[in-house]
Amino acid sequence: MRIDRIELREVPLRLKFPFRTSFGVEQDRRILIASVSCDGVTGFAECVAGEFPGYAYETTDTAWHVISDFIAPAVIGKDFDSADALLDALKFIRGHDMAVAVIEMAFWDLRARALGLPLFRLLGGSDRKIPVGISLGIQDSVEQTVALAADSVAQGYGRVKLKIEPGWDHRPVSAVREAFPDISLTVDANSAYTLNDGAALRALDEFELTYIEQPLAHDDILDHAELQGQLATAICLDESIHSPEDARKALTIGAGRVINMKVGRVRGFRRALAIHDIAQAFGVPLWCGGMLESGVGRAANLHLSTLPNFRLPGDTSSSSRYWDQDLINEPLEAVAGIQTVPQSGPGIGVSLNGEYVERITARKVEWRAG
Ligand code: OSB
Ligand code: MG
Repeated sequence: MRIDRIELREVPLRLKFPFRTSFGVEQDRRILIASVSCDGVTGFAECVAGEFPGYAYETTDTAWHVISDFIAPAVIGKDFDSADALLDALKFIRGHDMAVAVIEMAFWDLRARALGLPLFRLLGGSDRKIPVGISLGIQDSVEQTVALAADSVAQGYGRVKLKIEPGWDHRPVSAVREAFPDISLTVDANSAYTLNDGAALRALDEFELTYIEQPLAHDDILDHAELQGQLATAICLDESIHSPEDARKALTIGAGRVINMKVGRVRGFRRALAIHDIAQAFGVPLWCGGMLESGVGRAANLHLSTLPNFRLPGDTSSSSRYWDQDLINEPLEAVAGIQTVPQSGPGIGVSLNGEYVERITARKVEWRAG
C-alpha cells in the first residue's frame, strides 16, 4: 500500500483526576493522533508518549519531533506490503519506539480497513470477551485507597492494581487485602525500588498478589532475576521490555513470570505479536497495559487483547473513568469487568468525533505524496 497522506495532530485532553505514580503526576495530557492514508482509506492510531520523561524518555514533544522530522519523510509516498516492510524503512531510528509505533499502528488500522476486516482478525485474535482490571494511582491516604478499591470491586473489575513506591506499599496493600481477601490484587512500582529494598518487597509476599509489576530499574533484567529468586510473588515486567530480544533474554534468565504488553512501548503491533509468541513459548502469560489513552488507543488495545496468550485482566478500564468527553463516538465501557472488541466498523472499530477533535486540536501537520 502506498502511503499518500499522513496527518499528525496534538489534542489536549484533561483526565478527570490526577494520576499519581512513583515517577510523577499526570492530568493534562497532550495526545498525538496520527493517520495514514492510501487511495482514500485512512487508518489512525494514538501515541502513548506522556508529558514528561518519567515512564520513558519519550514525551509528546520528542514524538512530535521524531515523527515530523524523520518518520513521516521516510514513509510518505512509499509502498509497503507489510508492517515488516514499514519497520524496515524506519530501522535507521534508534529507540523512539512510541513515535514509530503510532505510525505502525495506524498502518495496521489502514490495512484492516482496506480489507474490510476488524483489526483483531489481522492480528490473529478472536472475537471474545476481554476481562479487564483497573489501575489505581497513589492516593493521599490509606482510607481513600480502600474506598477506590471498593468502588472498583463494586464495578466488577477483575483485578485491582495499586501504584506503590518506597514508604507507600505495605500499609495500603495490607488494608486493601484485608477489605477484599479474595480479589486478584497487584502492585506497580514503576521502577522505584532497588535490590537493597528486597525486604520491603518480600514483605508483600504475605498478601498473595497476582504479581509485582516492574519493581526495579526501567532498563534492568539481571537484578529482577535475582529478586524473583527471593520472592514467592511473580514479577511482571513492564518498562524493561521493548523488543522480542528483551523478552527472550528476560524470560531465559527468569527475570519475571508475567509480561505487561504495551504496543507503544514495543514499537507497534508487529513486535507485540512476536513478544506474544515468545512469552507463550515460555508459558508466560501477558496482559495488555494502559497509558491513560483516549478511546483511540484503548480500542487498539482491546483488539490486541483478544490474542490467546493475553490471559490476565488488562488495564483497559472504561473510557468514562478517565474522560468527560472522549475523542471517539463509541463508548468503551467495561460491564462487570468485561470489555468487548469495538466493531462499529473495520480496523480498530471506532470512529473519531471529528468535529470535537478538530475544535480542540492544538496543532496539526500533514504530508502528501508528490
Ligand atoms: O506503568 O502501567 C503503567 C499509566 C501511565 C504510565 C504507566 C503506567 C500507567 C498505568 C495506568 O498503570 C494504566 C491505565 O489505566 O491506562
Ligand atoms: Mg506498569
